[in-house]
Amino acid sequence: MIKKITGLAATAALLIALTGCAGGDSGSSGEGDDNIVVGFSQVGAESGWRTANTTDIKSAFEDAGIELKFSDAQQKQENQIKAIRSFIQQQVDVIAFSPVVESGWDTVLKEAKDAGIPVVLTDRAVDSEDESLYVSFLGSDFILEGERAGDWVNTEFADTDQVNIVELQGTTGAAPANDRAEGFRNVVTDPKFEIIATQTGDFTRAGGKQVMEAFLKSNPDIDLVYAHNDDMGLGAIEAIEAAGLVPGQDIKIVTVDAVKDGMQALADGKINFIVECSPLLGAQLVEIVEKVVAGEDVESRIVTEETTFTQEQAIEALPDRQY
Ligand code: GYE
Repeated sequence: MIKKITGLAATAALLIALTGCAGGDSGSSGEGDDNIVVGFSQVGAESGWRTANTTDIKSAFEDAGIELKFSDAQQKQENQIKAIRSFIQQQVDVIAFSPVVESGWDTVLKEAKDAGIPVVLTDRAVDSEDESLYVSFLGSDFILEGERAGDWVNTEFADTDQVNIVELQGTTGAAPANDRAEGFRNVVTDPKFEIIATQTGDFTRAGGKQVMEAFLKSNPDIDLVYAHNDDMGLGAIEAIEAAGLVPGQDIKIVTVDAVKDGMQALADGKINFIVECSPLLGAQLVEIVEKVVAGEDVESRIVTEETTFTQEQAIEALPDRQY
């Protein structure tokens, strides 16, 4: 654990940050990365995206020789607040977390600040007005993702008169749910598009299936599903097939994430378009942590680079897809 950074340690950390060659066996060189302790509070294990994100973060910290105290909040804010308080008590060097919802963090973030422990947000944002409560936010632009989904819808249905859309929202109050809903509505503005039903499926496959079953019962004429992640889209596919309809044809589907199972469904023609959201945040998070510990400035907002996938692009990308 590093309480005070000595000049030597800062130089070592800086060198590590510059060369990226920190290793778990660098202990013999004095105060290296081995002494850094990071507390990380993860949202849960609700989706393929989340599993890939957890694996990537754990292996990036292991590769860098940084001790990671990992805590799974099972999609509950109270668990995350407890984990953060416990990290403060253990006097970790840096706290990183992916906030399950946007609101309600100010108190615990102030506690971390008062204890002198820097906080890094990964993946999801908080709505705190006081931006001094965290040093950096690393993650996607979820509004842009919603807009990309909407852009595809505009093109795909350019020649259709009336389009009935149902929306499977992410976890209520989560940044990606709020922003993907907003981005989509920013661009899908033609009155011929109607969002006839919208409900949360909590970013899970089971949630997506259950909500889609209810949508299908009360709406005989659905043209498009907009699912805020692949897993809910995959759940919707099951519900659509169980209702005797063909996903991707009778009802088109656009999702966000581009995890392997989603990409496979896209390659199979059951999903029609996927907007990528990268879960591979580990290496960048390590870099931020090393800089913060070394007392260097970090960018307050680091946006992940992402793309989109058509069926042809999914077929091409699948063999090399890491997650
Ligand atoms: O899209 C979804 C996961 O916060 C970006 O959370 C993440 C989202 C991701 O459950 O699959």
